[in-house]
Amino acid sequence: MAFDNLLLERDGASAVITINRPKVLNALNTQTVDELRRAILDLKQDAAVRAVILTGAGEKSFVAGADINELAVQSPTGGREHALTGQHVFDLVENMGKPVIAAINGYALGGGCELAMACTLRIAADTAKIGQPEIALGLIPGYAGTQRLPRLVGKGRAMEMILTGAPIGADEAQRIGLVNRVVPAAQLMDEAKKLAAQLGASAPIAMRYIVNAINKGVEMGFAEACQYEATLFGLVASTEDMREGTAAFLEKRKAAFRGR
Ligand code: CO8
Repeated sequence: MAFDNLLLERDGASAVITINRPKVLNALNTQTVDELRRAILDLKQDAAVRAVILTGAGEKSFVAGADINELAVQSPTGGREHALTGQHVFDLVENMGKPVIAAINGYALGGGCELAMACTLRIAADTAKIGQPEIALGLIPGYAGTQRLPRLVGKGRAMEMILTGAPIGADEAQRIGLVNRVVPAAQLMDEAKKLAAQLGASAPIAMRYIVNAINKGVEMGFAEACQYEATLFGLVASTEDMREGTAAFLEKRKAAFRGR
């Protein structure tokens, strides 16, 4: 699969997608969002890939937002379509059924923060700067930032970040739950790869159901979400991996999960 603005590398059970427009700090134009859609769909159906890392090219930026050259000339209907298309692609990231780790190697601003939030987990370099600066452009977030940010960090903090537009550093992002871990910049990819390998060795169907139960469950009422969890629990009980995992525990050996 050929891309102009992405690099896609497979490494054992992991794949790394690198947004590759370093001259514009990896800003997301329409073509890049579409390439991301194709890459995610490709990796979703590749059974050999069990975890994905998403990062940005260069040392300065994860993604510095949507491409402002495109935003500057958008029409009302075009702007709406762009927002909906991006939201759809970010939904694919969130619900691809395999863990997607954002390795935030610098600026994650606007659409970059929104993309990181659509990932399953976030590891930030200690140099990262994360925020939703759209207000400074007379805009609002359009790739679901007004919805994912309050779900991750609470309404009050989301209001403050989006209304002021001021980015926060990696330590503050970890303190408020916006990123899971902070590591020295030089160790970012090693840490992300270690985590991807750890997750990739787990039972893939159970992992898919966990992501699904949490993503769908937070949108439901508690009782309905518990019913949903119980249904997925019943389904996972039908897998070979469940039999293997429980047998391996009882036989005091390491489980070998096959995704069946
Ligand atoms: N779009 C286009 N070009 C960009 C962007 C961007 N988002 N960010 C940086 N660039 C370009 C710069 O214009 C510059 O280009 P050139 O070399 O030709 O002048 C190059 O990248 C390097 O950037 P800087 O020289 O500005 O680098 P600095 O280190 O001085 O500053 C910053 C880095 C602070 C990250 C700065 O570049 C900046 O503020 N960038 C814009 C950040 C921003 O506002 N992002 C939010 C955009 S809006 C958005 O994401 C909305 C998402 C929802 C959209 C839904 C519908 C489409």
